[in-house]
Amino acid sequence: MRTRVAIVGAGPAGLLLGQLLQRAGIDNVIVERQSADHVLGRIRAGILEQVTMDLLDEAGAGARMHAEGLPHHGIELLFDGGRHRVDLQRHSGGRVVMVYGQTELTRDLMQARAAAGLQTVYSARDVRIEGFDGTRPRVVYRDADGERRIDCDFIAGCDGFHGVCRASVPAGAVRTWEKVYPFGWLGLLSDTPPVCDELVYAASPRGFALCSQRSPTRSRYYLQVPLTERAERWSDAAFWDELRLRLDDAARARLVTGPSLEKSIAPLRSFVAEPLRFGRLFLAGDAAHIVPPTGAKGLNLAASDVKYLAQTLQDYAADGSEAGLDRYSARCLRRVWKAERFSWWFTGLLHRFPGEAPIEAKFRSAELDYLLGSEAGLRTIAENYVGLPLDG
Ligand code: FAS
Ligand code: PHB
Repeated sequence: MRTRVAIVGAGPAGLLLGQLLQRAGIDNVIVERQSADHVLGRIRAGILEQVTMDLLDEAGAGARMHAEGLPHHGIELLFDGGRHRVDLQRHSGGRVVMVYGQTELTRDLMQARAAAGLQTVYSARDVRIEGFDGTRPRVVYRDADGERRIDCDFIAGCDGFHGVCRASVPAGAVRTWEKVYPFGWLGLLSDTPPVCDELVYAASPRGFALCSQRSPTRSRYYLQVPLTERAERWSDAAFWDELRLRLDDAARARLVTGPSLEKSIAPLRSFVAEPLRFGRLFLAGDAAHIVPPTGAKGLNLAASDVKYLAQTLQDYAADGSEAGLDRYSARCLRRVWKAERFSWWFTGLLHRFPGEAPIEAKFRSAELDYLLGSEAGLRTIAENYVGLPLDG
């Protein structure tokens, strides 16, 4: 089989890239190791920045997001017994975010890809990439009929943190930075109404909690838990009891509990691999970087990488110009590192760290008190949360 761009991974990055390339007339094939149902079964991100919303429209897959997504103009922060609203729209110069689950975004992109008649190989086994240091890269995998090979001009590594693409780069050619946080997030999904019209971030003495949502009848909650915790050790009742202890009276009064549809623990890490380009291989999304989810940046960074990569590959297809190929990595990393910084900072501001000195909590309270009482402080939270402009 031959194609212009072979995309490894059918998560948001791979699917979004496939759509943008197809609309630019660039043929592409996606190779995904899981089944489509498995990909859709993952419960992950919930907040879209304007950049991501615009890209979904550009990909021809934004209609349901506009119909069912929930525009959010602010977030609520709970700390030291108080509730403080950050008016995102006012303090970011008019921008807002959209609550629309990654699962639904992925479903929309899958449907758009199928409607375009593009090929996606699901349940591919033993995927490997070869020849990307030359001009004849290829993706090799196994299906029920044996080994298959896709010859291509470029490989897009959209295969996430545990994927094969970054792992295929010679160790000396890639440098990584990593910070692993000493806690995780226990997430619960339930068909219950949200506790608030907007997201509630709670910096409780018992640990961080987040009240998010997917729709007016479906909520997503998170609790900071020690790394030693296992989701199966948490009954629904235990989750709801602990959540109540971390919220304020207003949220407790509105909390509607119900059976969990999904419960899982996500580890928190900050991770960046540099560069993002290795010859004819380009990394995008979680394959290249990971952020703690506190700032709701993971999915949105994957989207901006893909926007740059789609532009890069279109420029090359148009006139063989390599300038965009050479600039891709630096262009992505400028935005990646600013989002990494915000996610790390926001995580440190709202979480309790095991073994920290008591004075650390006093510093955090003072910082939150300052930020939420200052135009500059509110602006720095708001403009980073809604997403910094591209190439900003
Ligand atoms: P993805 O990991 O989504 O997709 C990569 C795809 O590549 C997967 O389908 C995988 O099966 C496939 N793949 C892997 N290895 C392969 C191989 N060898 N061959 C072929 N295919 C292969 N972000 C937020 O903003 N908010 C959140 O609350 C949030 N929660 C998260 C919870 C968890 C448990 C995780 C892991 C991430 C979370 N994220 C969150 C971040 C998440 O949303 C990512 O940023 C987003 O999925 C990035 O999309 P992709 O880069 O496409 O990577
Ligand atoms: C979510 O809805 O899953 C979500 C929202 C905001 C975050 C992280 C996760 O910061």
